[in-house]
Order: sequence, then structure tokens, then C-alpha cells
Amino acid sequence: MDRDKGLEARERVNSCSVIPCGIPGSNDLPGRDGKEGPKGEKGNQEMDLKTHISDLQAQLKALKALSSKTQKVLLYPSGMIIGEKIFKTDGSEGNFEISQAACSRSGGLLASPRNSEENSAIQQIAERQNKRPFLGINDRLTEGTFMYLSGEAIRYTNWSTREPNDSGGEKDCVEVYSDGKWNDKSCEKKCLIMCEY
Ligand code: MAN
Ligand code: CA
Ligand code: CA
Repeated sequence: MDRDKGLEARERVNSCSVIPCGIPGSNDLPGRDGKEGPKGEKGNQEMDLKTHISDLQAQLKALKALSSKTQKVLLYPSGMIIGEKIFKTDGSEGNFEISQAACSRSGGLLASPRNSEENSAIQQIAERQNKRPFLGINDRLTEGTFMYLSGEAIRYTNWSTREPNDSGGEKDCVEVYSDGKWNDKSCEKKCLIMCEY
């Protein structure tokens, strides 16, 4: 318990061969601490951060690839993801009103293709069901002017030859044939319910 302070200090001197420390003072007590050493180099920290960021970027890339693959698997065969849009059917059928309500109830819209890639996705899903879907497009407001449900006029079209023909003066909705081409058709007929989200 009552160890000699001087002995203790001498021991410390002996243990300071690698890491130098102060020698005992004249009173045999330890001297004051030395001054703070110079600051370490900054370069290494910056390199560490750069390495860390590129590690994270690689992890993010791998996660994105896995997520996109998982989405495809989970959606097959009743849905497809195109960019930020998901097309999906539950396989059931309904007239235009029923189809629109079903999509809206599930938080989506009737499938409304804006380009050939989206139209092709709708076609492929419908083919797997062996049914024709309605699109979220009609000319009920102004005969001959087909619009999206939002009221926006359509730009992209994929009409079958001699369509739209408004045959019988009552064809205001749009169905997709198995080849992806469009036909204007009675909104009262039943079609595959295909939504987009
Ligand atoms: C049926 C309907 C029409 C369509 C013709 C094409 O009569 O589906 O909408 O234009 O077939 O022959
Ligand atoms: Ca019409
Ligand atoms: Ca037609």
C-alpha cells in the first residue's frame, strides 16, 4: 500500500524506453506533461472519406439491382414495372365504369399508356391473361377527341387499321388487342381490369 513514490517514478523511467516520458523532478515526483504533438496529416482522413463514399455508392448500386430484380419477380405474371410506373391486373373483368372504380379504389388509375414501351407492357400482361384490357382513354366528352381520364388530350396512339371507327355511333372506350393495337369499343362491354400506379 505504502509504496515509495521514488521507486514508482524510477519504475516509470525504466518502462519509458519506447515511449519517452519525463524524468522524475528534483523532489523525485513526476515532471509535468510534455507539450501536445504536431497535428496529424489531413490527407489520410480525406482518402478514408473518399473510400467510404465509393463503398457506399457500390452498395447502393447493388441494392438497386437487387430491388429491380425483386420487383420483376414479385410482379410476374400479373404486372410489370416501366420506369416509375407499375401496370398490374388482378385478372378480373368489368365494363369501363367498374374497371375505373376498381383501379381508383386500389389507389391507381386505369392503364394509360404514354408511349410504346408502356403500351407493350400492358399488351404483355394482358396476353398472359388471354384477355383484352380497357385503357384509361375515351372520347365520351367530344366524339373523335380521345382524352386521358385527367382530361388531357392523348398524344401517343396505337390504333389498329381503320380504327377508331365509332361503329354504331357508340364506341367511346378503348380496348387493346393481343397485338397491342387499339380498338374503340363500347364502354358497356366487359374488359380485363388493368391499372397503373
Ligand atoms: C367490332 C367492334 C368494333 C371494331 C370492329 C372491327 O365491330 O369491336 O369496335 O371496330 O369490330 O372489325
Ligand atoms: Ca366514339
Ligand atoms: Ca372500333
